[in-house]
Amino acid sequence: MKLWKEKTNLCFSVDLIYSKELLNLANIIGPYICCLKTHSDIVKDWTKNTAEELIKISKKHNFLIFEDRKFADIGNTVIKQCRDGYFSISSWANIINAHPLPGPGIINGLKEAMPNNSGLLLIANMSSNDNLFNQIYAEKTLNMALKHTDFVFGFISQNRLRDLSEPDPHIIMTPGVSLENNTDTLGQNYNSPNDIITKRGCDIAIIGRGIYESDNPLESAQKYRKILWSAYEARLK
Ligand code: S5P
Repeated sequence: MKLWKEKTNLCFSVDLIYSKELLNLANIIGPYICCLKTHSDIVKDWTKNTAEELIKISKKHNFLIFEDRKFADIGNTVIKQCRDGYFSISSWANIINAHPLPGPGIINGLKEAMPNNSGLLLIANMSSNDNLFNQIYAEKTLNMALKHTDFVFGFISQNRLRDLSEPDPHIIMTPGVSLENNTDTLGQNYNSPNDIITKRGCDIAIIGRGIYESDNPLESAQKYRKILWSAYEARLK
């Protein structure tokens, strides 16, 4: 896995609204990331071709594609949302995510829709202000994941769900990471890359505006990659 081979625990959230810009930045930042996170439904001109080009870029730079669709419905519906419809997510994404709120049917449905070798992240909590998540919900999310270890490989979470001293097969991917800001104007909260890796025990940082809105996205991605990987190595020691 690139995480270890090329020493990067950075996931770039390429939240741009035109295919050309998205593909262009994915290609520039690609060498420095282990994963590219998309929101295909925000892209005004998304076509099958966008997905095909994205796959080519992901293979060239050896990163995984994570569609941040945040599924949240019954199993029978998420199968169709994931496999059919305009975006045919299961035909191009390696990783998807879901809210465990509806119960384990959502995991079974998505497993049916996605190809072998793909993986699901359960959302244990979120980075936004005054959200409705709590400790009990996170514990129940962990328990649900433990019953589906062939498909659920980790969590979207602001912190590790188990004690750092315990062995943990799950990857924690964490959004709300910035070197510049603590908040945005719509309730997003940011922590520093160092804090999420060393203090909160997370593994991979998801960074959007900190990279694509910076004056120099390439330099920003390189900077985040370096800080995140050093923090990760220090923690694992
Ligand atoms: O709790 C969450 C979960 C997610 S996946 N908080 C988030 O911000 N996200 C996503 O991460 C969000 O949808 C966006 O795509 C990205 C964060 O973007 P940034 O620009 O704030 O870094």
